[in-house]
Amino acid sequence: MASTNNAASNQLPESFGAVIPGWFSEISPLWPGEAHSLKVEKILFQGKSDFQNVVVFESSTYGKVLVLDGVIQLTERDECAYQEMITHLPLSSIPRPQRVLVIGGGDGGVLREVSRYASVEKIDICEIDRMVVDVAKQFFPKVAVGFDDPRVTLHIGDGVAFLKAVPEGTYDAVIVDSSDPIGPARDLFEKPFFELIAKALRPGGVVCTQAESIWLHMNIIQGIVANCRQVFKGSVNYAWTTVPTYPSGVIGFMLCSTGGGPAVDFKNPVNPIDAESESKGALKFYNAELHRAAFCLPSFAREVIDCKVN
Ligand code: JFQ
Repeated sequence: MASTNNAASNQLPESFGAVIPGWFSEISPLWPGEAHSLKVEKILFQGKSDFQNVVVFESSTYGKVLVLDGVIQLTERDECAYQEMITHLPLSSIPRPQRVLVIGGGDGGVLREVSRYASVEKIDICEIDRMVVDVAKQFFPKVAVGFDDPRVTLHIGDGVAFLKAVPEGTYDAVIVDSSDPIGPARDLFEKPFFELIAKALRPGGVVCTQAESIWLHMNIIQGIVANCRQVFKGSVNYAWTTVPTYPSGVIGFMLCSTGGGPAVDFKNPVNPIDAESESKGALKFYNAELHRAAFCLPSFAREVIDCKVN
């Protein structure tokens, strides 16, 4: 190894490869001191909606990438992991889901997964930013294909306002496919939002929300868990999986059920997806073993999350 006279210098050794022009680096106060980078082949779209900056680029190794306010939302290569897990963890945990609400999810990937269930009769989606829907349809047709299902109704608007207008007990399942809690999705991590979801669900209904990374956001997760334990009288469980292009390479999900109905055991799926969905193309990521494994937590996380029940 080449030595330097000035061992305490802040100058990086050449071999470190500092962030280079032509690479996208994901920098945010939500993951201070680190930045995952992807090599950019071509910028395909840049726009500013009423809510956020929207960018699509072609990367060298993950296909097309959708970025909102500087944060990766999905890449063609690994989107299957997130969309399949956030959808099938809740929907395979209850028998015959019929009415499903998606909050956020404007790229359509969660819709694509929900539409695998033949029992589902109605799928509402409330996305705040029309530009996300339009951009997904233009650049990510294999994701936005979810909008083609005739059971889907798209509502453009604020998720909190939408839920306020929903009659009590409307849905069997709610999936909250949100961006991070800075920017337009901030309210989707707060207790009043969870209370509205609980009201919109039938007794024994289920919710699955994007719940950040155990490596980076234990404080956020702790807040979500505490709120959910107060609001949801059935089960409250945290699950996680791997998504290489999300910060720290993992992402979590908060799964809860309302009381007063059939008990929900999220760790033991009762409604296997694998067989009935084959006509929609094979699942790439989710399977029954991964479902069960998703609820196994490292000790440091278990101590905080599972301190009481479940
Ligand atoms: C894609 N359908 C939704 N979900 C994206 N830091 C989030 C994107 C930002 C990440 C966390 C997940």
